[in-house]
Amino acid sequence: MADCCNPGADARAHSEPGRPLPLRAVDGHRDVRTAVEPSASSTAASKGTLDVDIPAGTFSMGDPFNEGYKDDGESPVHEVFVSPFRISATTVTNEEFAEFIDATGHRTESEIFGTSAVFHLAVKADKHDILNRVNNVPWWLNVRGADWAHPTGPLSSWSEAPDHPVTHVSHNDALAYCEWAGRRLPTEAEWEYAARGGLSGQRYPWGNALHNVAPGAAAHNCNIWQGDFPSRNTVDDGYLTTAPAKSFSPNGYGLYQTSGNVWEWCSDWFLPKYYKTCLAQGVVENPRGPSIGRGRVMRGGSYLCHDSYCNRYRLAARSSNTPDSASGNLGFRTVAL
Ligand SMILES: [Ca+2]
Repeated sequence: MADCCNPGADARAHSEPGRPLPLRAVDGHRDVRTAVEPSASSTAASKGTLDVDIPAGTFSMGDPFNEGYKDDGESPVHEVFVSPFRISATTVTNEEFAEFIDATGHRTESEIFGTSAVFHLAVKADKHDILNRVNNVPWWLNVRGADWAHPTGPLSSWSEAPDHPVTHVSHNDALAYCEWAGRRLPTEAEWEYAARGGLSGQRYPWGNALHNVAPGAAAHNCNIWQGDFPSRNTVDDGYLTTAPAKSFSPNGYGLYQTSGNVWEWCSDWFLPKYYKTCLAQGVVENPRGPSIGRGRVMRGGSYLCHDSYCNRYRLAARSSNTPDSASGNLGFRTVAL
């Protein structure tokens, strides 16, 4: 789906690299992963991936405020039991992803397709590499040569922001990284449970109020949009696009940036009615989502979320995209096996 900070499947022209054909929707799941060898000598751990322990528990999953978009299926709230697990405190960074690329030679789907979606105020590319605006979300530009290593276009480099979240990675790319690192993506339930940080029924990882008002406290708790979307960003929180993965205060479990910054892939297929199915089962143990679907779940919102336009940086918010989709505001974090 496309929304303000999710260009959706339309963001990618499935054409030969460099061929500026009109955009069209993808035709369902396409697994074009580059095969990688699992590595016993790990990898993510060798770069100092910081995991945090999440204790077992039962929590109320979903939106108790009725603030979500109806089509997103954030309700009904239902009870979910989650077994203990270990999850990375941050999303995977550019530097960590570069190590994966160096070790495996993996080619991301953005590199294979030759294009990816970049927010219009951030583009670093020659005009001839800006192919077109994305249907219905014209602040997204389809940029030739934009990929994980060139986050805002061919004239940018990941090395300018090694500690920022890797972006322009599809769900398939994220799975390839996990396979190499000996890890996995979180389920949607694990993600929300960990993102809540031990607080119950709150809107954000830090509570219910968006801004801090206490004297002397930093006003902003996360990296979203301030100003007039999509043309004027006052950058009050310090960032037009991504912030370092380890910035702002962590939640009660030690996770950083589960609201804003970049969307995060989860392992589940997305189905808006799934929560109704769960509610009917009573307390659901370790749900893994529907058995089939068209899009994979994305969580957490991004630097493009705005309180007045798209409030999907709330903990209960859900979105999705096809597994081969990628953009400049979509990354992932991982869970230990
Ligand atoms: Ca910002």
